[in-house]
Amino acid sequence: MLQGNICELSENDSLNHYRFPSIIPGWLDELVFMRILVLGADGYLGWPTSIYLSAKGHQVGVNDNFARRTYDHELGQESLVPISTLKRRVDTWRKVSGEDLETYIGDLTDADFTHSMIAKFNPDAIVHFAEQRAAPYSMIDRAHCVYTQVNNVVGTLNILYAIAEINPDIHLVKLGTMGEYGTPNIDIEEGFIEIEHKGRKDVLPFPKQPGSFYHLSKVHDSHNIAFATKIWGLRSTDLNQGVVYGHTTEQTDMHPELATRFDYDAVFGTVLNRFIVQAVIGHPLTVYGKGGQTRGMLDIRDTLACIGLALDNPADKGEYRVFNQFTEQFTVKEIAELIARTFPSDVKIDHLDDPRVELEEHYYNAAHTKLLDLGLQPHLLSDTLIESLFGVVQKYQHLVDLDAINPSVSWRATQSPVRNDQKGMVVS
Ligand code: NAD
Ligand code: USQ
Repeated sequence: MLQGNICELSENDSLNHYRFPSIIPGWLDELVFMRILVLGADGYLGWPTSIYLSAKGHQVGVNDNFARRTYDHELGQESLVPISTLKRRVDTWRKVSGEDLETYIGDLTDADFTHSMIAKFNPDAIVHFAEQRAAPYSMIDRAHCVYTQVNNVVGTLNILYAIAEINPDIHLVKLGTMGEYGTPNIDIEEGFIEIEHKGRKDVLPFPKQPGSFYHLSKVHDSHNIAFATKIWGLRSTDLNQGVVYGHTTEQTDMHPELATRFDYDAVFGTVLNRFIVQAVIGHPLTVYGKGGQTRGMLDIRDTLACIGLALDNPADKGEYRVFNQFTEQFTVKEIAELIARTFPSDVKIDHLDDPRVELEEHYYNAAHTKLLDLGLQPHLLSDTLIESLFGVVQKYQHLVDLDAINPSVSWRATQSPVRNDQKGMVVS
């Protein structure tokens, strides 16, 4: 692995990048090492991203408040693939790679904690995953909606203030969502659209029509980031990511204690991962409504690559930019049919009443060229990937909790049980 101590500071580099001495010719000359703070580093995407960036030679700091593990306790469910504690993960990574991950346990809604962590770690860039990210969780009831929006919006505001006060040059790479746009009957652009109105033209933020209180929290974040970037001259990248599928990455494969979580329940499981589990255990695939809902999707390995590309090509000072981060689009029905076709035994596809308020059939065509232009080489959904996911799930299928599979949270109600087997459960 490339070590920081053979690097030197470039004189003209405002981001404190470390560059190899010019006596090393060719591609090494271009390598840039950064101090990167990953927020939400104990999560599904944050953990593999942290060790991916560490493996690339960056000095990585990790933060989490274990909110995600607490939701598991609250909902009575857990990751299908057992996961180690963050400490054990960090210790294992040190043994496997020789690299340290400076660890900060704390809540981003605590402004003092957030400020002192950022001041102490002194990052060149921050990757912000640390939010409540399940749409159904945000729709359980008033308390879960308010929690989601406070957690996400206040955490992000605290980060923005800390960056502005400590070092406005820190590049903020923030995970947004394709769901900010909703499903309009026109092509979706990457963040902005040129509009001509009554003879005048302007480039304006693309209209937002999010489909849950969670997705709305991301819209609020986007507005706050754009505004803070403008007034304080920050550097920010909003990654409007599609639905992620998959489980293993080059680094998580290096040791079982480095595994990331794999959720299949109706609250936190995302659609493709859920269908894989359902196929393996012989449960009918739970297509909501007609199944014509179309979503941008990507392999977890491409999440890591996109974050890496955004970091390697930072936003300019005062620039708020948006990348649409997905590689392919599918309808829910297409995903179900693909999995049914690929699985060696018979798979039944059910169409349940849609618990969400969403269009079940619609036009969808979203631009996603900016990350490709930066060099993204997508892992497209293939039979091989699906077969390897069947393998992961088959290993742990005895741990599947059948009662966690069918949806219980309804968008139409102001209060829903979190699970079908806990109708009377008090969750707040
Ligand atoms: P996750 O829930 O597994 O991870 C989020 C992590 O953030 C958790 O470990 C949680 O404990 C932590 N966290 C939450 N609030 C915090 C706080 N206030 N302070 C400190 N830590 C806190 O989610 P994920 O699937 O890894 O998603 C990461 C990010 O990517 C989220 O922002 C999500 O909205 C976005 N995203 C995810 C997907 C997907 O399919 N998983 C798709 C698009 C966008
Ligand atoms: N769906 C089914 N059956 C299921 C589960 C889901 O038909 O068993 C449908 C949903 O109704 C929805 C679509 O599949 O139309 C996607 O649902 P999902 O649960 O996989 O994804 P979503 O709720 O949109 O949220 C996930 C992540 C979130 C991220 C978002 C990206 O949890 O953090 O922001 O994907 S996006 O969808 O682009 O907004």
